[in-house]
Amino acid sequence: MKQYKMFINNEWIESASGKMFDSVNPFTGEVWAQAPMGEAEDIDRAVKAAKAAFETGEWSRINGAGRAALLRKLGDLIGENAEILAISEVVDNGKLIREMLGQTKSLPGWCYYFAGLADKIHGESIPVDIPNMINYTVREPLGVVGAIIPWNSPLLLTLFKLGPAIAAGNTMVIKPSEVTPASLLELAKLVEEAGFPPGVINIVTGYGNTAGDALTRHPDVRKLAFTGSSATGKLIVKNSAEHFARVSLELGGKSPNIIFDDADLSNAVNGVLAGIFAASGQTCMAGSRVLVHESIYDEFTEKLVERTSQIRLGNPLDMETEMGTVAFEGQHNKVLSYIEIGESEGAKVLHGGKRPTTDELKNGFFVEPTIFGDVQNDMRIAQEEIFGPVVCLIRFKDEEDALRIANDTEFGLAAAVWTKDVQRAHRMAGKLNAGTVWINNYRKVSYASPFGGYKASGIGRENGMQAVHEYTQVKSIWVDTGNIIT
Ligand code: TXE
Repeated sequence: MKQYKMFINNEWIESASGKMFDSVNPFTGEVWAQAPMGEAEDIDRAVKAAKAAFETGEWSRINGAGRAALLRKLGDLIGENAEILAISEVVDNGKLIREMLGQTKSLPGWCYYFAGLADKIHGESIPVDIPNMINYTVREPLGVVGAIIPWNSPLLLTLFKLGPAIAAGNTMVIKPSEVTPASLLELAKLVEEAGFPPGVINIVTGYGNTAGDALTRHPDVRKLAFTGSSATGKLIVKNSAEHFARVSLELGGKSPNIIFDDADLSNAVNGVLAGIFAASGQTCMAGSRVLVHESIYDEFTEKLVERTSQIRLGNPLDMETEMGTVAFEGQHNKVLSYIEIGESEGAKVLHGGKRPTTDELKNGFFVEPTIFGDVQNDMRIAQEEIFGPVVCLIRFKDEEDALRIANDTEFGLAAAVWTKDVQRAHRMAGKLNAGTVWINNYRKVSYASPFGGYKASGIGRENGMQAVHEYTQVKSIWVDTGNIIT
């Protein structure tokens, strides 16, 4: 069994209480690692280290080019250690090794992109209407950033925050999910090796209602960056109000994947499969509502069921496996209970719907890839985030009907449109209430393109230059040039 320590002020330490918590491998159902049970005292220690690094430490004297060099070094090390990072995440959350190897190889891109921006964070010169005055702005870092990370994609979702926060000159206290502490502690080893000064990046493991709560309440934390559930997002906003910390929130979704009758059906089926079954449906951007034009509903459904029936479930560490487990027991129960809710609401299970019982799979937190047909958009399975391999098929009549159904949700993270009609594609993109719209593709994300939600899916944007701005504050400077001598 692996025993981890946490990383505060460039030191590897146990929690103040000396307590540890278990991390369970969702494929075997067994404990494979332990991490320190950080609590309020540990958070305070980390925030103090991060504050000292920001205000008076070596970090406070490093310029943009220096920050860029450190980020680039971190990117190189992540690339060199992509396999170790991938495996530690797979064993923690049951995602596929073949997906994670691709993802960890892409992570250096986040470091390099934000390294490239670190020395290009500038203000403006503003022509004010007041005689003899020059006005300009500068963008300054905020200070200590608290990042609270979920279990579905710990490394990627940390890089979404670390890249821009560090490029802009902030320091960080990162709290991984208690479900998946390992991969971020592996990342901390690389932070140390890259040569970041003490206190710049700290990782405190622990539970949400203790360590997480303490981080959101700490008066020296100037910004909270969160990805997770809407319920926790609300708590974070409330706690942040006590000391006016800024927040960026990336919350849930119920994203519509809309298939028109002129779509390339085989591409659309692939997009729907990847949209909902990747990571066993545990992605915020999962295309969990598939809206299909009534004239192709039967043909599309048949193709989708056929392809879904070929998905190979198995050990997530096996390169041949096509769908892994869900991440932990509580999430497993939640997904299975939503399948019962769907059935009781009158939706039809067209494929899956159960926990597999074969010898190979029975100990793991597996759920068969599940397709519900004849779903009405007001059913709970169409309105609430299930966060598992469960897709709802909903018929629509025409463009207007598709838009009405697509936007009839509290969420607004993403949406996709499958059509060959370029005018319709852009009309739809303009009218969908979602932070990301994909046309004839699904799940594309880049460090260069802003990502975030409309409505209850969140506040703020990650990725792109806009993300850097989320980690800076603007100072306006006025200069009196004196009277002009004529
Ligand atoms: O999330 P939590 P949970 C959704 C998904 C899932 C549901 C519940 O629908 O089924 O949320 O998952 C920390 N103060 N998403 O309960 O609790 C926690 O320790 C401060 C969508 O696991 O939000 C972890 O680090 N922090 C999502 C992080 O919040 C607290 C990804 C996320 O856990 C806290 C994950 C508190 N009081 C779940 N309570 C997405 N958008 O991708 C918990 N945390």
